[in-house]
Amino acid sequence: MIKTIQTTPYTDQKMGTAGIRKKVKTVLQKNYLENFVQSLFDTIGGVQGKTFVLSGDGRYYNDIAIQKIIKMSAANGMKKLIIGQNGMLSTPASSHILLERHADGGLTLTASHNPGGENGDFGIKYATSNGGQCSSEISQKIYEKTKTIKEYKILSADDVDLSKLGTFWLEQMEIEVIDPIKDYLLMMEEIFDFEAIKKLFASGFEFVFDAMNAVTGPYGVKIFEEVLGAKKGSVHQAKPLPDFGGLHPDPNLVYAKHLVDLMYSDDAPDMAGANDGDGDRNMILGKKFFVSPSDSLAILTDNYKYIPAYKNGIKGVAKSAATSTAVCRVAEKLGIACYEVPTGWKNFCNLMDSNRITFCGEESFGTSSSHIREKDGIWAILFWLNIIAATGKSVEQITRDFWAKYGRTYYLRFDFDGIDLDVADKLMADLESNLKSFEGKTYNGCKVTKAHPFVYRDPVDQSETKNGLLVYFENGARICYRLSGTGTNGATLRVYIESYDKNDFDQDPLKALAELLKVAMILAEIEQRTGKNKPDLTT
Ligand code: G16
Repeated sequence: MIKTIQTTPYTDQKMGTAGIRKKVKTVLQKNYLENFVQSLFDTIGGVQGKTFVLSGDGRYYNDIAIQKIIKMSAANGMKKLIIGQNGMLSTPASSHILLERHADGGLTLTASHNPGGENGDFGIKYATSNGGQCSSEISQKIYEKTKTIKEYKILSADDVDLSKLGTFWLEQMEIEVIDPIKDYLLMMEEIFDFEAIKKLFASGFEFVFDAMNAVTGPYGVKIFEEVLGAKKGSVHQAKPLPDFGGLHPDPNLVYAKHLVDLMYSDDAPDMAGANDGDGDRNMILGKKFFVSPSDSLAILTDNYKYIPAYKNGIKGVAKSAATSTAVCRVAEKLGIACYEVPTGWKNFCNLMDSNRITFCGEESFGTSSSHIREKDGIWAILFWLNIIAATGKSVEQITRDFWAKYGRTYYLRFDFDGIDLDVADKLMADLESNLKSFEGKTYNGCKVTKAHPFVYRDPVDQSETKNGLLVYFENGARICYRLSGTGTNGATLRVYIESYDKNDFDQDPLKALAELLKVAMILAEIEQRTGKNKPDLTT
């Protein structure tokens, strides 16, 4: 029986980068989830007769939320839901299924790299029929709808058993429970040289994949251990847990410190990779060696010819404005276009749909290609393994060869967390008004050449987006400021800093960027406004 439930609006359901991301406690409020889902359905003209992909990363509250969404979908006339077994699909696998099955949309229940558990975060990412994150315009419309919603529809029915593969019916709605890994694995086999990677592992190459107790654990076991022959036990923290075993599932130098410690110890394997909560982010490490995500994008691009799917040539590349300019130098050498877009994967999608780019990436440990419309953690690790298999070089050697060819871009991101929202907004607004006055002046020995907000005009739909503030210095150094769109605890000010060196590749990035960090703090008056005299997190 379909029930229409009266409800009252919440005012805080503004969508972040591509969906809603909130503290679990917030989402547990009465009708909170239902309000958001019904608002989304209503905003997109209803879901009558539509097919959606629905799944998540297995975090706390996903099991309950998914059953609610199934029943709301049925009550709203959805034709079909495609769901990963036990409600699990990584974000890249979900994007792939969405495209492969020509579905109308996708809901991935995840707060991505944010922590899980009762005191952690919950989220919903909404993807449209192109397989990628919905536009800011749709997000805004959904938000407007959440402010006026009066009722939602839900089916009164028993929970659906998502542990069995196959097709089931809930009243008029078809539910297909699929193997979450099978189709994704087939796609990876088509892209990469699996035979070469098998030989690499057979030769004794030691590898660790850290799934951070999140969704890609079973993908890793299947792909790296069972299919490619990495040693059993190569996949660490392989079982997805609702609270990620207490980990903050963000694969970076801080939150994956256990892996970094292993890789800098004498027992380090030849290579390690890690993924985040929903499997779209990646970190790459060699023996006592870390590859910065910006470098990783540039290195993959420079080595595209080793990968069967790309060996006949690639189109352009794209990076977010906050990402280092390393990949631009590669694009220039290859004679292909390099687009600089605002942060948020959706900004790459038009470029991929219009065949302008093949690879894209972001400093926030996201790299991918046009095989899907999301970033893809396992794809990036397979890419590195394929290069190693083809060249016989180590992670460090591949990176050093790259620096020798193009110079090294020293790059770090400094985060100032938990800032009062108004203070953060004012800091950015005032900084923007002051930008022009910095030009031509020298701060701590660093001369500003130009400073302006980053404004992007999408070459396909001509839409204009403003995202972040850029300050350029002599000798190719740069500072970018922006506020995070994915935090759930006040505002996070992100300060991205890079400098470029053609000859000296062995500096400690923290030292290489120390003066610029001081300048960044002076220009934005960070200490005066936030009380913080140093960043909370450096990655
Ligand atoms: C999301 C988007 C990414 C974007 C990131 C930005 O990542 O998918 O494209 O780079 O947010 O995060 P912030 O605004 O905090 O810097 P994810 O992995 O959370 O989906």
